[in-house]
Order: sequence, then C-alpha cells, then structure tokens
Amino acid sequence: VSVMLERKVRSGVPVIGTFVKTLSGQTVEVLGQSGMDFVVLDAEHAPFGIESVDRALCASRAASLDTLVRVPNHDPAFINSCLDSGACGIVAPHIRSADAAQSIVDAVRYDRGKRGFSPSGRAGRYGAFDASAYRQAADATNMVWCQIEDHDAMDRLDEIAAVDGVDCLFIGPADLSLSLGLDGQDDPRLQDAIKKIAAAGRHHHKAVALFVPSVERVGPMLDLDITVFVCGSDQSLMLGRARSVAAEMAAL
Ligand code: 3PY
Repeated sequence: VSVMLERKVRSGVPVIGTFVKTLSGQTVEVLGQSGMDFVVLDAEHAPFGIESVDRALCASRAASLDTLVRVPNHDPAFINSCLDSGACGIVAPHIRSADAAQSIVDAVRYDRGKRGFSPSGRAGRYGAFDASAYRQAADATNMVWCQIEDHDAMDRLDEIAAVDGVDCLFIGPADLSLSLGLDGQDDPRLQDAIKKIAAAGRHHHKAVALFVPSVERVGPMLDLDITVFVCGSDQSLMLGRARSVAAEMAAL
C-alpha cells in the first residue's frame, strides 16, 4: 500500500509519471531509477492482461515505484485483481457520468461494501498484513482517477467531480479533441475544455491530471492548478531519445 503518491496528489505538489506500454518488469525497474513520481501500466492501449500486470507490479514493488493501472474498461473484477496485485490506483477511461465514476469508486474502496475482500495478495503482503489494518490502509491510499475525454462528460463535469471517492480528473487531450470534433490539440476550444475541467476539479477539491507529450506543456497548466502529469510512455521516451541519437550521428 503506497502512501506517498496519494499524499502528493492530494496536497497539490506537482508530480510527473509516464505510461508503461512494454510488458516487462525490467521497464518498470528502470523507470524506478528515473526520479519520476509514478508510472501507469496502460492496459487500455497496450496488451497487458492480469498476469503481465502482476509481473510489472512485482517489479514496481521491488523498485518502490508507485504504480497505477489504466484499465481497458470498467470491469470490477479486473480492477480488484490489479489492486490485489499491488496497484496504488486505477485510471478509468471514458468516464461520462457520475454513475460510471461511482462504479469505479465501488470497485476500488472496501468501505463501499461492494469490493471483494482478500488480504492474501501482494497488496496485503500475502496475509502478513493485519486484515483490518490492510483494509483501512488500502481505502486511505488507493486512488481513483477518472478520465475525462468525451464531449458528453463535459456536460457532467460537476456531477463526476462531486462523487465522493474520486481523487483525480485525468484529462485525455487526444480523445477529448476527437470527441469534440476538433482538428488538433492546439485548437483553442480544447484549451477551453481543459480550463473547464480544471475549474471543476478546483471547485470540488479534486486533483486534475493531464497527459502531455513533453514537459514543455506543463508550465502554463500549473497556473490552472493542474498538478499531475503523465508524460508520454516508456516507448515514446525510448523512441524520442533513440531518434535524437540517430539524428546527432547523421549530422556529424
Ligand atoms: C488521451 O490523450 O486521450 C489519453 O487518453 C492519454 O493517453
């Protein structure tokens, strides 16, 4: 059970992480040496199943790296398995209503009475953690990040942000711009939507996160009280650096 990331996110200290799309524990171990605050295993857009999620979470535990899982859908059984294996939070894609947000909270928090309880996984230290202490610690620290990336979610920002147990509104700019019918992410209408989501987060005292392709985009977002950033992925970081090495070589 991780305490650090939940505290940082709640207190508004700016944090940065990246998506992990490669199904290898070593990738997570390497990123554990990077100084990043967290990683998100991307089971929505990379071929993670529960066994590869489990292996990656074993590596993140060894590397002391806070790790969330972006789940492919809202299936409570998959969410439960990710948390039992030691994820410190769930990133739920395409949250469009308070009901959808509530269903994720119900799948994550034991105190809602719907999540199946097992202290015998990695998160419960294989049963070595006192069961009720584990349950309380899990409820206090496991996070729910709701992705806002659909035009219909824009009409329900307040009701989604108001759901008790939602910790963070995570803006997906690529999907949101597509859903709003915009041509690209530099469209000012996307910036307006980002400002509205940030305002809903501020109003309901919820953290707001944003996917960014590079850190250059972070500065102006801090002024909107957006403090959580997911920057690229293991694969985009590797490709970017490899391309610049190749380009530097070609320029000699
Ligand atoms: C988006 O930009 O739509 C995302 O989901 C971030 O990965």
